[in-house]
Amino acid sequence: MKHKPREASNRLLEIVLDLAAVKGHIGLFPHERFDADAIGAAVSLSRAFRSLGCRTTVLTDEQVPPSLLELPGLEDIVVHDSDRECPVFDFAIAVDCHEPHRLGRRGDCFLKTPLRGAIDHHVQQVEPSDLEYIDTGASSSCELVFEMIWDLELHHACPFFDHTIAILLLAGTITDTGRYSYSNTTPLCLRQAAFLLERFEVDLAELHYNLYERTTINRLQIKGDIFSTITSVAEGRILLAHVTQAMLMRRQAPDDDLSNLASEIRASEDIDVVFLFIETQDGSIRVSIRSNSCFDSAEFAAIFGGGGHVKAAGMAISDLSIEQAMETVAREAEAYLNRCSGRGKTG
Ligand SMILES: [Mn+2]
Repeated sequence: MKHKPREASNRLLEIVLDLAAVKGHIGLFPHERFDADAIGAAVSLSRAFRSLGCRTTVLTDEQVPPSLLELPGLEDIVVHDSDRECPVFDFAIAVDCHEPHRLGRRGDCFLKTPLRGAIDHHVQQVEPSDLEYIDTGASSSCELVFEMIWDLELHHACPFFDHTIAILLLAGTITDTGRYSYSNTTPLCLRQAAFLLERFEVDLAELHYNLYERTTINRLQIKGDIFSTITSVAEGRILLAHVTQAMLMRRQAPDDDLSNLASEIRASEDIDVVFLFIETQDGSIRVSIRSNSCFDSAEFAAIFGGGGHVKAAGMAISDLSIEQAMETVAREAEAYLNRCSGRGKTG
């Protein structure tokens, strides 16, 4: 049976309404290393479900990263402590992801909950279940959450959106669409933005400054360091950049948020794909992929157990040094690029 996202959304809301009647507890699980979309969608749902009468907890693996500290409503997220027992939920919803392995240390807490659902816009490998509201045509998870809260308002004839939700949903959609510039930008998410701006007073300039422009000297320096590592292979069609723990330490820079730099590097002329290799504290290598042309980032990332979208994906590599990881990925990427450009020519 073909997955119908809207029907899944209705089923999710029905469960939430039933739980509201008995003050049930709903756990919202944004993916690990959450971004504005994941946390914005989770906190917005949490607020709306609370207005309905549910108890809610937004459970995360980590504290709010510095880049998102200015967003409102994030003060009551709960950082999971793996030494403590999982909170008991009546219903657990994965947000901006749908696979337990994307939930890091909280995977167990999610799986322990008998009733589980998801809200996501990432490509899925298997047919979604009845309670997985997955729409790969949506710009962001926040776009899907807007639709759910909209439905709640329609059916209950009372307000569920609030000023905090407005800012969070805008933040999630703005960042996932690269400020409404990526090809995933939908007419719907623009209409949603118009609605939120009409109904709430939102300082867009301030929001954009907080999400995009706010920086520090250390960040500017590490950015310079990373850009100066750019090398090209496959006649300049593939760009590689990297950052080691030593480089981060020298600038006292955190390793969050660096994937934005991969998008910046992709702006370079005549390139097909960019790989940014980030050495993490545990020694594994996180790779951000940004592509143009026939290069399907998600399909390529899957070779290494990663995933994401056609033009933006990520993966993790362990057991290889950063040099070895770069060499392996560059070789695979060149082969992939040759195959896909061949396909492009003939088909
Ligand atoms: Mn997202």
